[in-house]
Amino acid sequence: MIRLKEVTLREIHLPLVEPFTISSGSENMRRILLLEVEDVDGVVGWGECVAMAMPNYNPESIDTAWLALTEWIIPMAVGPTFPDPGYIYPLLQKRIRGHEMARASLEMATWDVWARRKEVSLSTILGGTREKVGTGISIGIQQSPAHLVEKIKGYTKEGYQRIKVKIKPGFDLPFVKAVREEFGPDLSLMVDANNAYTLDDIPLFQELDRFSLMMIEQPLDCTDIVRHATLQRKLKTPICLDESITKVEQAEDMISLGSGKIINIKPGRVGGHASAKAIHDVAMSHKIPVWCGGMLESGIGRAHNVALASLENFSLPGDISPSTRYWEQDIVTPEWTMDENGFISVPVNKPGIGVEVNVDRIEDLTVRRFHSDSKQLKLV
Ligand code: OSB
Ligand code: MG
Repeated sequence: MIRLKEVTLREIHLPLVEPFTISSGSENMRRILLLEVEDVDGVVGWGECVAMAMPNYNPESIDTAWLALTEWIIPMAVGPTFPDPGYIYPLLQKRIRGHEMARASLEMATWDVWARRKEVSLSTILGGTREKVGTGISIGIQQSPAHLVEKIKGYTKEGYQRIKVKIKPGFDLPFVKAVREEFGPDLSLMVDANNAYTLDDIPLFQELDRFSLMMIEQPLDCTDIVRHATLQRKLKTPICLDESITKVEQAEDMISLGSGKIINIKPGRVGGHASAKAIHDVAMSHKIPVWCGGMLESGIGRAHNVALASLENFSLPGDISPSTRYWEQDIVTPEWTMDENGFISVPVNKPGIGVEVNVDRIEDLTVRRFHSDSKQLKLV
């Protein structure tokens, strides 16, 4: 059984070492919400809300998540007794529509508490089977194909197992062509469009189909399942869905309609670890490989991603880069590192998320704070 006593929510500001650009916008300073959750026995767990500053990836933002957490989610989750954290997703799902990233942050922090209570790693409690997870890099849109090629030269030396290039109209074919010409057919290469195209762009995708990409991630609208099936029928290259999958039912729809052949699972996007695991399981039963996506997380969110990626069907490298790819200094000890073969070790022998949270540094970076005492039991 688990019962939460209090939650401290903080917003911190952490500058990225370089700006990150996707088809719909750019980020250079990450606003991050961190949840510190304590149960009635004083066991503490940590979670991170992965919403961006603007609602340009999904409909959530840091400010909508702050509202959802402080007004509805934290008051619902603090107080009741649950048999285990798997009960949080259905509880919140019953009363809240959307706000997956806000819901996930609370749910995931509670899994950390649960694992610490059992004195096992988060990976172990989630059913992980890997001791190291393969890492790829996601590269934001660059100003020219030559710039992109230069960046990739450095990243391949660091050991990354695959390269993901962000694309948008006008920044697509010439970039992919330049990369293939420079690195040849053996480079594991994929693209991510973050919804920037429509079915009018089928001729473009048929051109891209000639470049032996591992996959094309989320080419069409962020809620679409049906049109992706039309596009997939016209392509050899597997489509991978990211934004379109926010719950297990959509993964089932994708599989039955043939809207893609791979799923990017981000625990934040789908409402937390229980939902992520359900999607993982359904995909595995249909022989659909999955990989763990990223949202430019701090070391806390990264720890959750590493634990999730240790599950069996996470058979493709994830967007789980080491801390130095994002931050001058991370907020956990040790920082996340990658070996020369592109693997990150899963801290399977440490309790919970497996890294120490640098609370003093977090305090220094905090720009606003909320404590559950003021809202506790409001809606229960
Ligand atoms: O679509 O996967 C995406 C970052 C922000 C928003 C959306 C996406 C991404 C990434 C970054 O690709 C992956 C990472 O955290 O390294
Ligand atoms: Mg994506």
